[in-house]
Amino acid sequence: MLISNEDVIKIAKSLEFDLIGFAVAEPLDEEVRRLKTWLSKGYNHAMDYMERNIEKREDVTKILDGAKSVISLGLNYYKNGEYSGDPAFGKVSRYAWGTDYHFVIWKKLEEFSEELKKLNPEVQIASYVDTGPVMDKVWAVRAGNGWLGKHTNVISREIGSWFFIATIITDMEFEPAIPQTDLCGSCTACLDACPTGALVEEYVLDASKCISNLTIENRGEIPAEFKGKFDGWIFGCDICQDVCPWNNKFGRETASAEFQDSTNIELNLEDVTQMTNSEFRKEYISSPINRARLKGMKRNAEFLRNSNKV
Ligand code: B12
Ligand code: SF4
Ligand code: SF4
Repeated sequence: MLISNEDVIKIAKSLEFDLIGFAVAEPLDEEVRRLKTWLSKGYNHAMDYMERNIEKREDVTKILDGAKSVISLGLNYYKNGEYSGDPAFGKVSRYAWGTDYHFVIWKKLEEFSEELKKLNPEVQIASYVDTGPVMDKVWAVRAGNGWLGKHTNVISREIGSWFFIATIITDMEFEPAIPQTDLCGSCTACLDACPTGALVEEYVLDASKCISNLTIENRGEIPAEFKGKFDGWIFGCDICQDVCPWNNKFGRETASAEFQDSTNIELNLEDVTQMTNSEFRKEYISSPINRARLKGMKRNAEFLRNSNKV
């Protein structure tokens, strides 16, 4: 049986996704050319995994034989909250205040797949959020869910940029969306506000300078050149999104119960440096903070404490 756009939209709504769009599963020639330029300049820093599976990132039929469409989903995680400004604490970026979104979205994607198979048991599906060899942002843009902002996050006219992206590759055909217009215009607020100069050009981020990468993905030391430039961030960074005028205009509170928790909005630096492995596991096993590991969090806390001593 054929599955229509409306059938899929209904499933997405029942699973409380905020955005849904459809794209044709074509090769990503231009975007992968840009990805290769990005890699050749070393802008992936130590994220070696970005160099792997380029052929899959370029062509989703290498992931799912016979793929015809890509469904892009968005889940709003915005929750209002204030940092204390106390230098004894490190700020955690908004996406990591509560439960790890991977767990939340993987569960939804499993249900999504079950619902699609109820409509047509023959349908072939491969679903990803963040971790697969799939260019989530490119598909969100192609599927009409937003435009790529100069800060390199996708911005939606409905909810700003505070949303996670999930990508479903399928052998079903759908009516594709018309991509949204880039509304960045002459604005450069994100480039001007980035304290480490990580937005090296409009739409281009050098991860070796980005606080998000340096505090989460990075396994090495934080270079001394960034001392005093971290603006109190211990895990991730939201500056370029906080200053974006479209987030002020379109951003709205998440309806997802899973993202209501703000337990980890900021962390006491002294507590982090004293934490044991078992305490860390107990505290952060279901949080995105687990990704940085205890060693990384201790490094980040020490770096901030030393920065504060200028
Ligand atoms: C690697 C990665 C990172 C790296 C690199 C970030 C980056 N800009 O790529 C680091 C660790 C720094 C990072 C940080 C963050 N990340 Co991240 N990350 C990813 C990941 C795994 C891959 C992204 C990727 O392919 N990068 C490769 C480069 C080449 O891509 P790009 O920057 O988009 O490059 C494009 C532009 O440069 C463009 N381009 C170049 N020149 C020009 C010129 C013009 C005119 C135009 C229009 C475009 C253009 O072409 C390139 C290819 O399309 C995705 C998940 C996934 N599987 O896709 C999540 C993802 C992008 N991250 C996400 C999030 C939430 C974050 C953070 C907000 C977390 C935080 N608060 O700390 C920050 C945001 C930092 C920032 N300003 O982007 C979300 C973004 C959601 C959204 N609404 O866009 C994603 C999609 C995860 C998810 N599934 O929800 N991340
Ligand atoms: S996340 Fe922070 S460090 Fe990275 S580009 Fe945005 S403002 Fe700069
Ligand atoms: S701050 Fe301005 S330039 Fe940057 S993404 Fe937002 S609108 Fe675009």
